Amino acid sequence: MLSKSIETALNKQIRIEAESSQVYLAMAVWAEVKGLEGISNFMYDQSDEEREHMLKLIKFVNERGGHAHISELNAPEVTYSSFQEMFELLLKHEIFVSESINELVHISLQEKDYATHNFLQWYVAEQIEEEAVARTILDKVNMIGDDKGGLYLFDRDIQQLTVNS
Ligand code: OFO
Repeated sequence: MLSKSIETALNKQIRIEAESSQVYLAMAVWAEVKGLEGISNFMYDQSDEEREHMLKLIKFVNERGGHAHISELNAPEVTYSSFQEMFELLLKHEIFVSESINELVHISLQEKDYATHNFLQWYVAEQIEEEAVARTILDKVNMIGDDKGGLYLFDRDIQQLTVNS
């Protein structure tokens, strides 16, 4: 059985994962409108993954006698000044999510809730991977800068870059 404080903390994370899904959906749409299909598909996939992260938390809360809370969401930014800025936001967002997961891990230890602690290890590993992918992409995008040809090639290759993520 989940304690009230763990249930509240997990519900906060459910909202963060739902908002993450929206953040990447907005990026997918923006890239699609700009005609960069590879980047757009990558972002649609990221958005789906975040929804999976959310669902996994929902199931866990409900299975442990809690009640997953489906709340209203903050609207994400929907336009960006450049692809560089968009990928900077992606990395920044993943760092924010990692901090939130770390805080959850901390609370679960404080409360001696080892089942939740164990469950959260999947998220800890996932965040290491997601931050690494975001950093790799941002490094490449920074190298490309304003080079249109470079961006075109990157759009073609982004799926391969992240195929193991
Ligand atoms: Fe990429 O955030 Fe979920 O865990």
